[in-house]
Formats: sequence, structure tokens, C-alpha cells
Amino acid sequence: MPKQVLITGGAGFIGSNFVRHWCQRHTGRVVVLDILGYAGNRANVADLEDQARFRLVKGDICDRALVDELLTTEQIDTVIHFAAESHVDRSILGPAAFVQTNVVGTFTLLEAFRDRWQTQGKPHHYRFLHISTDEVYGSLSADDPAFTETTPYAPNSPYSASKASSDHLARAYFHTYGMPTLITNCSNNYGPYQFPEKLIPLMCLNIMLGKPLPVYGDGQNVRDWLHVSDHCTAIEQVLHQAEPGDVYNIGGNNQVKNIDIVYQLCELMGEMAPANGIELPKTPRELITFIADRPGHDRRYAMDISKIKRDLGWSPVYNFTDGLRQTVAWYLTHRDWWQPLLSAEYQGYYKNLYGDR
Ligand code: NAD
Ligand code: TDX
Repeated sequence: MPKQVLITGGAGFIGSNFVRHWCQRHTGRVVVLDILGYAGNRANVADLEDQARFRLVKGDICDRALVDELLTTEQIDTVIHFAAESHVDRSILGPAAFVQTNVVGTFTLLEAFRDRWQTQGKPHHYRFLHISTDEVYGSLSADDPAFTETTPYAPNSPYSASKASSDHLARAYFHTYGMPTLITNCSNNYGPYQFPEKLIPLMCLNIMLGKPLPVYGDGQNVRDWLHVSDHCTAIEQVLHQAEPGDVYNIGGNNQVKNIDIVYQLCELMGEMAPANGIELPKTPRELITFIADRPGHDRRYAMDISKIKRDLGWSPVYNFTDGLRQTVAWYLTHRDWWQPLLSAEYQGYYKNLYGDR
């Protein structure tokens, strides 16, 4: 029997990539619940809207009545929960929204799902997959081993603290009620449709626009980068193969320093922009600007992915250089997607975040 899925946050970056991935491989109802705020964009799923089995609902995961109604009328048996406030810098400026959506919103979904699962007689095939992050484990120094599923939580930003709280709730619903929750903790994603507040798309756009490339601190912070398509296959496998209550780390085995990514993007843009008929206003490397560090900036993340490899047979397939090249090509050829995000509607948002730079 095909799964009837509710995908929260499905018009954001990873969610929309996942919805497309899922629709190409599975039949059954697909309902997306997204508030369509600054990071949620109807255009991200526009190509799916003509499918009768697909429905995009604009709404808040904190709205219990709406969530109840969707779970019931759409006969949902599987929730894949991406919806979140996702940007660390914004969580430093305004943590309240992170507690509301990431903690209260996740709690609302868990309660609504528990109600439905219980009234339906606790069917064995029901699943609640909570999508989380490597940031809940805190920061590594250069020589520390990578995070495993048993590394103690040590979140350092309001974002990661709110994600950690929601992970604990998802875990508790399995242990207390036996509800079939699953948790995945993934490293930094990159790829098409990422909102240009995050490192890679921000640098791509600023190179095209001739604006400074703001690098925090000394640029030596390390992230473990994974192509969003690899994240989608991991989530799909966890959903199909994992046991209720399982937790899986997902990552790219691909640790890169921020400054090295910026250098690579400068090089790729310099090479690929002219081939796409785009004249860059300035030499990309000259735009690199070191700025004051992000408060509480985690130094290094790295994921140990041996558990998901061993149990589920999942491994990332993208090579970082190819993935970055594909991503740069996407931003070069999708000005119609990102140009509206620079409009007056968003100007206040960027100004709050980056001042006048
Ligand atoms: P995103 O900001 O692009 O997307 C989040 C989506 O959630 C947006 O479409 C937004 O409109 C929606 N949303 C926000 N508040 C909502 C609310 N109250 N009700 C309904 N919808 C709401 O973020 P993303 O990068 O796609 O991240 C998706 C998930 O993956 C998040 O849970 C994030 O913590 C997690 N994650 C992200 C990364 C990464 O590198 N981007 C890595 C690991 C985990
Ligand atoms: O302008 C910038 N300059 C800069 O040096 C930005 C936006 C970022 N950076 C640095 C900060 C980080 O060390 O680049 C690194 C990556 O930054 P982000 O893209 O903001 O990602 P990060 O803070 O690592 O968090 C991301 O990965 C884990 C996602 O935003 C989270 O949602 C996810 O959970």
C-alpha cells in the first residue's frame, strides 16, 4: 500500500528537493504543509502542482486544528518533518521564532500524530520522521573524532538548541508512548533551491552581483558538506528500512574549510559565468572580505556515518567538486528564481542580517 505522506516545510530547500525526489519514485498522496515564509517558496514545487495526488497547503505547523484536519481528511500515515527556522544567524538576532516553530511546532505535530495513530489503533506502518542536524552535537576541535549517534548533545546556538529540544521530544514520544518516531541528524546540505542566506548560494549571488563575500572570522571553520540529493536518498532509506525509535547520522565524509569553499566558488564562477553569457562585475577573489566572527561560531562539524552505511547500506554518491559545479550552474541559470528574492520585500530582511554590506 503506498504511503500517504504529510511533508512539513516541503517548499523550503531540502523539503522541496525531497518532495520532487519522492514524487518521482512513489505513488500515493503527498501533502505539503508550509507557512511559505521568507524561505518557503511556492516556485520551489511549481513543477509538481499539476499532479492530482499533490497538494500544497499554506499554514503553520503550530496550528493544531489545521494539522488535525490534514491528518484526518488526507488519511496521513507518514509525517516527514522538515519545517523549521533553519538559519543560525537569524537565531542569534531573533531566537523566539526558533523556539516557536522548532520546539512548539514539533510538539504540536507530535501530539496531533499521536492522537491519530492512537485512534487508528496504532497501525504498524505509521511513521513520524523528524529531520534534524549535526549542530545538536556542538563543536569539534581539529583532532576530535566525528560525531556518532551516541555523542552527547551540546548545542551552542539558539538554532541548534531549538533543534536539540525537538529531537528530545521526538525521542520521548517513542520511549513514552511507543509512537514510531525516527530521527535523522544531517550535516550541511548544498544544491539547487537553497535560500541565498546560507554560505554557498550567498557567495554565488554576491559574485554575480559584484558584492563583498563576507567570511566570518579566519575562514578556517570546517563543515561536512553533503549534496541535497544524497540527503534525500538517505531519508527515503531510513523511512523504508529503519526500525521505530532509530536515530541515524547522515553526512558526506567531506570536511571542507569555509575559505576553501569560497576560493572554489570564485574559481568556478570565473570559469563558468562567461560560458553562460554572464559578465562578472568584479574579479571574484577581490570580493573576499573577512568580517567579525559569528557569536558562538562552532569550529568544526564532522559526521561518523558508519551506522547508516552498515545498517541500511546508504552512502553518498556525489563528489563535492562535481556537486559544487552543478550547484554553481544552477544559480547561474536560475536568475528568474533568485532575482525576486532580492526585491523590496526582502530588503529589510537582508539589512537586518548583514547591515549595509
Ligand atoms: P529552509 O529554511 O530552506 O526550509 C524550511 C521550511 O520550513 C521553509 O519552507 C519554511 O517556510 C518552513 N517553515 C518555517 N516555519 C514554519 C511553520 N511554522 N510552519 C510551517 N512551515 C514552516 O531550511 P532547510 O535548509 O530546507 O532545512 C530543512 C530542515 O532540515 C530543517 O529542519 C533543518 O533544521 C534541517 N537541516 C538542514 C540542513 C542544511 O544544511 N540546510 C542540514 C541538516 C538539517
Ligand atoms: O556569510 C556567511 N559567511 C560565513 O563565513 C555565511 C552565511 C556563513 N559563513 C560561515 C558560517 C559557517 O561556518 O559558513 C559556514 C556555513 O554557514 P551557513 O551556511 O550559515 O550554515 P551553518 O551555520 O553551518 O548551518 C547549516 O548547516 C546545518 C544550516 O543553515 C543549518 O540549517 C543546518 O542544520
